[in-house]
Amino acid sequence: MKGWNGKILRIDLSANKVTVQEYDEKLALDFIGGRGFAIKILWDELEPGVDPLSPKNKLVVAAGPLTGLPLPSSGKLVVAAKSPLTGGYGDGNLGSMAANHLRRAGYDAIVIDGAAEKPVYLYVEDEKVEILSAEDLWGLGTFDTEKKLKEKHGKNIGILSIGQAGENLVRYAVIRSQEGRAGGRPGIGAVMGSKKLKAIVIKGTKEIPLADPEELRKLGREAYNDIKGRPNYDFWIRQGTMAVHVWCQENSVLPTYNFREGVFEYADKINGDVMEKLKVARYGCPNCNMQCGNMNPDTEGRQAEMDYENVGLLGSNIGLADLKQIATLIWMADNYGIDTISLGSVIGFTMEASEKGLIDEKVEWGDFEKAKELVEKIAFRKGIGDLLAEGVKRISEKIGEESKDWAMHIKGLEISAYDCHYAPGMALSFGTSPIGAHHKDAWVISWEIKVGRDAYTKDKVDKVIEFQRIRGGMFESLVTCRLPWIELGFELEWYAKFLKAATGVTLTLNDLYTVGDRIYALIRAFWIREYEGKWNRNMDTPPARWFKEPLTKGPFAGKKLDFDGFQKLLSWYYESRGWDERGIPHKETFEKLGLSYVATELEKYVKLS
Ligand code: PTT
Ligand code: SF4
Repeated sequence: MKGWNGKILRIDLSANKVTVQEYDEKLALDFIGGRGFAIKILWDELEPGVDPLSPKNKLVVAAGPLTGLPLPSSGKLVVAAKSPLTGGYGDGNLGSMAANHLRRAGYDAIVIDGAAEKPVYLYVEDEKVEILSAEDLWGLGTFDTEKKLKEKHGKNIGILSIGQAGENLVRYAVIRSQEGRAGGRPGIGAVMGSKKLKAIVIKGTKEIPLADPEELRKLGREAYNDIKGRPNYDFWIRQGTMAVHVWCQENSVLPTYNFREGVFEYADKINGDVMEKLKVARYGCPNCNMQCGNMNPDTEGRQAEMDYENVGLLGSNIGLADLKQIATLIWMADNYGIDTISLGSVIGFTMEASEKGLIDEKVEWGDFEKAKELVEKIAFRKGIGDLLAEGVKRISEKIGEESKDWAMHIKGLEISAYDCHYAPGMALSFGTSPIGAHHKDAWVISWEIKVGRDAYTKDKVDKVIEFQRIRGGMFESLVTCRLPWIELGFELEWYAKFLKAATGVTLTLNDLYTVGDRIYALIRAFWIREYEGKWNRNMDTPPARWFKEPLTKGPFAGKKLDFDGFQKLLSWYYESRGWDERGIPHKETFEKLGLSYVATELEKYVKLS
């Protein structure tokens, strides 16, 4: 095999055992890498119904055939496991030197099973693999953890680590890397913590085997130049994902006061232009020439990364109108290793619960000091933090049925930063995202606003599926960053050429989309199996707030989602994917995708149509 290393590193922390698995070409061709490898491994190997925080869950760290090559924005990897937040499939994508080092160490993935008795970290240097004591690191934040590991192993390493939130099993703890990146929203950091695994350190020194190295380098040079010449390049470099903030306010999709509204009265104090003025540095993932990490000072003079999602959820969604204060909350989330999106949603939900008298704690909208206190309590599960560390769905179940309508999650994952009162296509995207309400698979909102927001038409379903194939299928399995394409219009055809030069295998974009469909069907099967067949379309339906409570402010006051219209979109979606009215793939769909063995297993839990 060329392009792929053909090896998966297997670690059993309970048995203190390391093995190397050589996998065959069929796995590579059917699932490509990244998310594809992750779901195949989790489906095949996890005991159904396993407790996500038990040693029997597996943590998968997976790169793809383009990861780490001299190609634009290729320093990314996927982290995945059964999610302790949702009980279904969970993953995240993060930019990290660990991605490049993993591939250069000669592996395409690491699978970690079992749990250590005492805190450990994994050290991988090509063939040398050691499970080392992390007793001196346990209890540290992610910034100090990285610092200490670099002091010990030198700067030329890749690190994935968790902070105190992962150690304390906060259900939305993330994995962090390179002092800037965070990934694994559905609690993949907590899975790492449950294994007493503080960090993974990788140093790779080998060449990645390539089918046509000269062609690949040539394509890489052309591609980097092409990206730099794109019309939107300069603005992107200045504002990155924060560029969308002004647009979200104008279009009334900025999450505000726990997704009650889509406009924030103080939005102009915390938008991309304000961020740009405060910006002190730019940061990015490896191999990227369009680096989008905007570093801003916080209230303590530290630097925090201001991505749109972070500012959307920890700003307007909790009524906070000061960018430095928002930066402080982001810095704390990064240090403790907590997902900023779920965190902002949990705090917003708590503020609303306090306003409505459903909890004793007094937490006012926009109260920065109280928000700081909550972040710390969540990370250490102190006092009310123990409940808040469980995520919005569980908190709502605990405090009472009347909070269910405004518990802003789908499948247990808190919603990322786009209000959907008046965006049915985006609501469908959130509803059908394979990890719960995340925008990564189908960010259709900008297209939807151009074509018309009132329509509940089939073209919206087609767009969601098209994006899911490209973003959730292709990019998550080749494992490179999707932003050159979606933000700068870098053509998708490049990726088929990259893949050919790297692996020698000719796969058209359509072939890659079929792989995406296979991954989607398998992820759906995983959810249904983990829910013991108790599955229905409510799992794909957004919270009642968007259907029942119209916007009261801004240009679209009075707008709300139409329930029947949404259900029509969902039915079309199922039909196009070859799934039945419950959202369960037909037997024939599994067979067409080469997943007959999945259908056979799934029939133990649910009758397939
Ligand atoms: C991603 C999610 C996002 S999506 C953001 S901001 W974004 C939040 N960032 C967090 C953070 O920071 N700190 C923290 N403690 N928690 C955070 N949670 C949130 O996590 C991310 C970039 C971004 S920035 C986006 S959109 C793109 N996402 C990609 C993707 O999913 N796949 C892909 N092939 N390419 C992508 N490119 C872009 O990468 P999750 P990262 Mg992240 C400080 O991980 O779980 O997927 O959640 O990965 O390396 O930080 O890069 O406006
Ligand atoms: Fe990372 Fe941003 Fe570059 Fe993508 S565009 S690789 S997220 S720095």
